[in-house]
Formats: sequence, structure tokens, C-alpha cells
Amino acid sequence: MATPRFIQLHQEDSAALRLELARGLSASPAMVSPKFLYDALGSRLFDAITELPEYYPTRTERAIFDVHAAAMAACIGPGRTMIDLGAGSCEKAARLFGVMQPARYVAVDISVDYLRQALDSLQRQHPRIEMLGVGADFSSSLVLPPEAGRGERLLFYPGSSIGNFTPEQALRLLRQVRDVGGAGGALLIGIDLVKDRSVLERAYDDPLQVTAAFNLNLLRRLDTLLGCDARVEDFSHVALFNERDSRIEMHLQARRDVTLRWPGGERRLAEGERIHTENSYKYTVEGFDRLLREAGFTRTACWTDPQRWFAVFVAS
Ligand code: AVI
Repeated sequence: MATPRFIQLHQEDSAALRLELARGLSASPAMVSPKFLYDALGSRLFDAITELPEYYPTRTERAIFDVHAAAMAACIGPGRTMIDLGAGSCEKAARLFGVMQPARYVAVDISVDYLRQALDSLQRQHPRIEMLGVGADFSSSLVLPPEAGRGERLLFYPGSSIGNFTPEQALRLLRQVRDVGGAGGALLIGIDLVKDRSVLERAYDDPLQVTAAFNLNLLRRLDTLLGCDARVEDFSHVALFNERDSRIEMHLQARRDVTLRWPGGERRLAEGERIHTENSYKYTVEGFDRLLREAGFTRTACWTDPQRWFAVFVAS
């Protein structure tokens, strides 16, 4: 039986991470990149979020695939190299193997250690699909090793993760996706759509406060990575829909006057002042279609759920 191969391209640079965090905390307003939300606990909290009744994106996207995956596969064609961006447990891609029939599966995540277990067990279930795990940080640039092969490519980017980039960053990433896809390449991508504010805000501020824990966990990372003495008790979770920019914003809001100190710096936050921790952009079908075309994709097709809360695009 074939065994999966693993290649780690990304090397964590702790000095660069410390500098990035210190700069963000010193900025006005203070901000920390959402990538810091995902340590081992943060990733588990995110998995829990996807099971909340209020967090509709995961189950709505799954329902769209359940109904329309065969039609998508007809546009895409079998035998491709399926490249899964931010693969994690590889579960979403694996559900599509039957219908998409890829020849090769390349799972990309920040660390191959996240991918080992999932790929080892997937390989046993799908011995005919060649499998490769790549540890890469594609948020800054999307580069694949030669081992990814040159077959016709399908880039898979589900979950509306592209919504965590600004539209300018998203455009840059989509252009890289188009380049990496090459001639005949295709993209299968999930996008969260604009909807009623109350639905959006409940999805990011659930009554069980799982999303609050996910956001507040960032303060523990400030301690681990930067040596910053931030206390969870001093902050509360805030999630609001910014209609002008069409995005959910997550913030950590100081409950009282707080001074954050770390080796070589400090930041005073007055009561009510916020650290901006995440944006989650919501698109219209037309708006995202325009972005795809601006990125160089010429053919697009789109499927939504009956409420038009979420969309899956195929672009080539
Ligand atoms: C990973 N990403 C698509 C999630 C989102 O909906 O923007 C992250 C998340 N943040 C809070 N809840 C979920």
C-alpha cells in the first residue's frame, strides 16, 4: 500500500512572531493577527464552534456539498491533484473523494504534524489516491514543492476561510491560486454571504460563549509567545457586524484600565478600549464573482443553500 509523504516548508521564526505581536499591540487601535487564535486549544475551540447551532457556515456548506457536489464534479472532472488549503483534519476533502475522484491529494497546513494522523488513516481508506502532506504558511505566499506534481490541479479552499483576509489580501491570494493552478486549473471555494445582522452576530457571539473562549484564548498566547502579562479576567469578547466594510469584527475589550507589559514594551488600554483580533468578510455572490474575475478566473459557477446564506464557487 502507498504511504503518504510529508514535507515541512514553513519554519516558525519566534523572533519575527514576537516583533509582529509587539507591533500590533503598540498600534492604534491595537490589533493582533487572527492566525494567533490557533494554538492546540484554539483549534479545538474552533472545532467546537463549528458544532454550535448558531454557527451556520460549516453545516450550510456541508449541505450545499451534499446536494450539489455531483454537479460541481461534472464541471471539474476526475483525475486531478486536489490541493487542500488549510486542510486540518482533511475531513472536508475526504467527504468529496468519492465524487471528485482525485488522482492525488495534497494537504497543506501550517505544520505537517497536524496532518500526519489524518493522512495516515485516509491513505488506508483510499489506497489508490497518492497523498502528500505539506507544512506551509500560504497566507503570505502560496508555494508548493515539486512533489505536488504537475497533473491538472483542483485547489480546494472551503469554510469561507478567505473571509479572514481583507479583500485586497484575498485578491492577492486568489491570483496566486490561479498561478499555482496553472493551465486547466480549477478552484473550489466556500464563501460566507451577507445576511441579517442578528444572524451574523449570534454566529460570532454564541450564548454558550465558545467563541468568547476562542477569542480570549489569544491572551494566553500573548503570554506564551511574547511574555506579555495579559489577564483573561481583564477583557471581554466583542463581535459586531461592520456593515460599511461588510465584515464581522472580533475584539477583546478592556473591562477596566489595563497596562499590558512585555519584555521591551508596554501598552496602556483605557476601560472600553479594544484589541482588534479578527475580521470575517461577508460577500455577495456578485461581489465574489467579480473578485474571482479580477484574479484572472474566466469561468465561474456558484451554488448556494435555499436561504442564500453561503455559497460554493467553482472557478477555472
Ligand atoms: C476560520 N474562519 C473562517 C472562521 C470565520 O468564521 O471567520 C473563524 C471564526 N472566528 C470566529 N468564529 C469562527
